Amino acid sequence: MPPKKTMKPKAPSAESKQIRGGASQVKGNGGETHQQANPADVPLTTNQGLPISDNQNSLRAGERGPTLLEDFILREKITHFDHERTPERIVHARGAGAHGYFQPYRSMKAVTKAAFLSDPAVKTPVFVRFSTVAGERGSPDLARDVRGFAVKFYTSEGNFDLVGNNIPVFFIQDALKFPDIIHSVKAEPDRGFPQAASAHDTFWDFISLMPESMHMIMWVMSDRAIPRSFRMMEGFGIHTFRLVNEAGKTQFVKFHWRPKLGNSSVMWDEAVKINGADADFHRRDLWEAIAAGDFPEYEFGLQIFDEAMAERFEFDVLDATKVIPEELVPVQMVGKMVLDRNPDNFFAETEQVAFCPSHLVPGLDFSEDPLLQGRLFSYLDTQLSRLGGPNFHQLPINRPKCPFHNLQRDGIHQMEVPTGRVAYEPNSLAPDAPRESMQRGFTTSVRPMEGNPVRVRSESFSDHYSQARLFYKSITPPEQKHLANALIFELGKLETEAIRLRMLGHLQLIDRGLADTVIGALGAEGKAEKITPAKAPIDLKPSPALRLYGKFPPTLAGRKVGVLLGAGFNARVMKDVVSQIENEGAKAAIIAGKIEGEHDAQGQLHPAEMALRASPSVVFDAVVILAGPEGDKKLASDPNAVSFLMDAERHCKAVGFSGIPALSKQAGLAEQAGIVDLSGKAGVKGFIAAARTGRFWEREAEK
Ligand code: HDE
Repeated sequence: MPPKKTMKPKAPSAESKQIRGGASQVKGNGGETHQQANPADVPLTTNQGLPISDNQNSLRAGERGPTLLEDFILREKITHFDHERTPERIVHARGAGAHGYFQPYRSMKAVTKAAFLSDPAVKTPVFVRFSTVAGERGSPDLARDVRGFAVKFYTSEGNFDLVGNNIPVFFIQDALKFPDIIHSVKAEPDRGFPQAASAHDTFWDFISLMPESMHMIMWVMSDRAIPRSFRMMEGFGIHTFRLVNEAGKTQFVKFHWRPKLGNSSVMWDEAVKINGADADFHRRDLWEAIAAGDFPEYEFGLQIFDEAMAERFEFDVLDATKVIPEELVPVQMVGKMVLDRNPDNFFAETEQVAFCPSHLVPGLDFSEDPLLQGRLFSYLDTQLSRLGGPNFHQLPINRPKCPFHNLQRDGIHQMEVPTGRVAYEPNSLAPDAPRESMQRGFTTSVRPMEGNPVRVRSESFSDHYSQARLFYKSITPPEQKHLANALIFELGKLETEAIRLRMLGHLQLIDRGLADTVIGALGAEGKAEKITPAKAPIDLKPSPALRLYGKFPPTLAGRKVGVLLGAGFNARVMKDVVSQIENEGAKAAIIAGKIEGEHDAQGQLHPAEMALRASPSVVFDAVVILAGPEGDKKLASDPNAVSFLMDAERHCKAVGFSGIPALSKQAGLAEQAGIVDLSGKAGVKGFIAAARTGRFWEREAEK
């Protein structure tokens, strides 16, 4: 096409002019100029180090002509961009990471020779990645899902990866079923939805045909699957592992993480709303806490038992669908992990970190759990395609922090330049080359093996309902209610009735009361499929340690209280409430109709951190609302303020208020537990006590 000679070229093409040691002046495409500070006079370069003179315009044949292939700067930049994403993890795609350290309380040498557990003076660096399982990388944080809790310990004897979850059991017993369970929960392959959700036919179809998943189903339908924060959830290694001491004595072990801030979860209605208000709620929460110096801490616990004891349990310790109740084997707290540094770069660290359960250190060993055995293969394999080759251990986040040397060479993305002629062993040409070491090396524990190669599920794995029942019987009434509601929601969304009825049959085997509640709500009386269990369930002694609520002492530490201000509020009360919240180790977020802030009764403006429209009460653990008569009237006519209060009430949170009769009336606020008039007898102290309690379940609507 000939150039339109008659038309004046559009806005002059932008040009950037370096002003040495100061700033560069950039002309925008509209002709406007911007100053860019560049005090260190750092030139922008290509990946080959060539300084770039113009980062605004590609090389073109004339001002309005086509772009030239010759523009190697454009091609390099676009090519790099095109390859910026690595394939996302097939499971646990969405995550958040943090650096920190682990420190044992005392030496555990009597039971394990693991160096990182031997000396209370030694801090072992760690990198942790929390994640959801089912959703894609861009899915919302508050999906009903298991949370990954993976810890990489950079020990002095190599990396130990404890790749666990926030739920102590798993869906399946054998690794061969993993692709099936994951395919069933992921978006259905023909339509590509739903995203990050288990409430669909394929998931429940598979589950209803897989009775071994019933115990896990109880957990994922419970509030454990919608945690309030990564900082407020437990972690579990799930499988039975082995501890090995210097003398070669082995014992079984299960690993636990206990958050210092205690357990907290949100309600389903909150989860749904948080996903809309802040899809990064968990990731932001972790990041902000660490940035503020409020470092998350977890205690590390071991449940240690020997083979003789394992024989006496009613279930098989190699079966990952079973817990060992803490009432049978107490959890000993042996150390703490502190997360004290945010990643510098999300991609380089959180995305590229490669966990492998096969990364083990001397003093630990695997068990024959068939799920764990499959994982020993899977993770290394997945890193090859996700990180593009066998040298992923050279990436900074994956490199051991102790020296490592071997004779492996080459491979795609090799980042080392190994020297010398010798890349084999044994050799006599390189006396300094690394050699095997009987003394320091990893040795597999002594465990006799025999038997024919068979494809069978051990008889000792066949009780699928007793621990599901144990879980349901052990949790608190509000947890039971939420669990039933979750089942009603999930099964209510199914399109295929036969799947729903099959699941109801399983529920009848778990607990009659639970089954009746769900059946009643779904209107499926008399329709549940009759399921004959492989092994009839038995009643086990309830285990209060399985509870989410009441397991940890009440605390407001680490929580966030939203303080909503209406015009004419009492500044003295506001300051008092904020300082008492902060004394608890919690954060007060000031909210006002306008982000600029709100005026107190004296007419003084107090700045706000958040605008009401952008901060519904679901993102807080407790709320306070303060206003004068004029502000109260305004708030009462603002639907955002009304739903702020209504939701806080509905979600059973502590509410502190002063001067809001009109808003309270509009929101239908009644005198109830946890609703505290700050100018009344209980005052600010009463509110703080209520906020520490957390939720007032007695207020939960009977539905
Ligand atoms: Fe995983 N799992 N998994 N898993 N898993 C992965 O590895 C797999 C299982 C867990 O933050 C993948 O690097 C198989 C149990 C976490 O990077 C993959 C089986 C538990 C993470 C994989 C299981 C977990 C993963 C995908 C059955 C709790 C995230 C990307 C035998 C104890 C780690 C990757 C991170 C990630 C396979 C079962 C936890 C595909 C085959 C049980 C926390 O390798």
